[in-house]
Amino acid sequence: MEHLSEIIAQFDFAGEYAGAEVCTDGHINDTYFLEFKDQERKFRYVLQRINSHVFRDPQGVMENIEAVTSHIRQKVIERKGDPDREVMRVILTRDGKPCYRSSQGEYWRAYNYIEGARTYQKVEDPVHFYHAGRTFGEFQLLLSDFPADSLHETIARFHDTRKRFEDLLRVIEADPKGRAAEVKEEIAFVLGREADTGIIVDLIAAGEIPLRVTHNDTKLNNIMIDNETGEGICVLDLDTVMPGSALYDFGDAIRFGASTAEEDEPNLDLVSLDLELFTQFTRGYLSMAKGFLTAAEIDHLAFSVKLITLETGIRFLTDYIEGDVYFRTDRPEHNLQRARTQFKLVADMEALLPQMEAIIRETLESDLEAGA
Ligand code: GN1
Ligand code: MG
Repeated sequence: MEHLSEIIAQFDFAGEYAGAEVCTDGHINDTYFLEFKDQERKFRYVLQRINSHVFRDPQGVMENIEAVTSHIRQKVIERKGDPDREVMRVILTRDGKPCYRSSQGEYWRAYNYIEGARTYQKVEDPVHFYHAGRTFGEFQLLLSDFPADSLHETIARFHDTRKRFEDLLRVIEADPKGRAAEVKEEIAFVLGREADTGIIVDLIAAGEIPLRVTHNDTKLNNIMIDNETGEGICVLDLDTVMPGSALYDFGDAIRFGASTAEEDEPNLDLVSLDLELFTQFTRGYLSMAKGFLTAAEIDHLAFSVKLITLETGIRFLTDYIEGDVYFRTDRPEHNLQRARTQFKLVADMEALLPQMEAIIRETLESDLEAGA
C-alpha cells in the first residue's frame, strides 16, 4: 500500500497534518481518522480506502453518496438543522473530485469528522437505540422523494436472500478449502430454512412490497450518537444506499443492535435477542416510518428481523467455506464464529416472533411521539 502521506496530500484538508489513527470497526473498507491543526483549532477527517473487490464501481459509489448527501443536506438546511453535523460531507480532492485514484489503482475518499458524537459497537444505553431507530427511520423518510432510478446499484442483488442462499450452495459444492465437512451442522440449519429466503424478494417482484431508497447496512455502528443528548445525529456508511426494501433496514438494525452480544462473540450462551432493545428501536423507527409503511411492510417487520439475520449468517458461512475472501477477519474461525452468532439469534427470533409481532402492534397503537 502507498504511504498514507501521499494519499493525504491529494485532499483539500484544512491546516497542517498532525497524525492518523486506524479505525478497526468496518468489515469492508480501510478507515483512518486524521487530525490536522492550525494555530487556533483542530480539524478531524475520516479517510477511507474503498474496497474495490467489494465495490466494483467506486466512482458510482461516490456519485450515489454525493447525490444522497446533497439531497439530505438541503432538507437539513430547510428545517434549520446543522448541515455540518447532520449529514456526511465528502471532502474533495485538490482537483475537485470526490475520490482519488492512486497510481496503484486504489480509490480513496475523505469525509468531515462529526465532533461531539460517537458510534457504538453495542448498545450501552437503551435510549440510544430508540434514537437509532428514529434516525434510520428519518433517513428513509428524507430519501422518500429521492429519484431512486438515478442511483447506481453498487452491489448487485445485495439483499436478495435467495441469491445469498444459492451462493452458499455453490460454495459448498466447490468447497475450495475443504471446510464444508466441518460445518455440516450450520449448513443443515440453513438448508432447513430455504423456504424463508424467497419471501420478501418474491413480494417485491410481485409489487406487493415497494422498493424504496434504503441504507442497506443499518448497523448501530453506522450511526453517530450525540455525546450530550444521546440522540442520533447522522447516518454513516452510505456505500450501499440503493433501491431496496425498508424491511431489510429495520431487520438489520435489530439483528446487530438488539443482540445481547457482539456479532463475533465466541460464547454462544451470551448471544440472544433482547426484546427490550427490540422495543426501543421499534418505537423510534415507527415514530418516523409509521406514515409511509404499507400494511404489507408492517406485516413483515418481525419476519424481516429473522430473515436478514439468516441472510447475514449465510454470508458469513459462505465466506468461511470460501476461505475468508470478503469480510475482514482477524482470527482463523472469525467468519464461522460470526455465522454461529447469527444462527443462534435466528433460533431465538423464531421463538420470539409472536412477541415481536405483539410489540409492533402495541407500538402502532400507542402514542409514538411520547418518547422512549
Ligand atoms: C459489512 O462494512 P460494514 O462492517 O459496515 C457488510 C454488511 C454486513 C456487515 C456485517 C458492503 O458492513 O452488508 O451486514 O458487514 N457490508 C458490505 O457486519 O458487504
Ligand atoms: Mg459500517
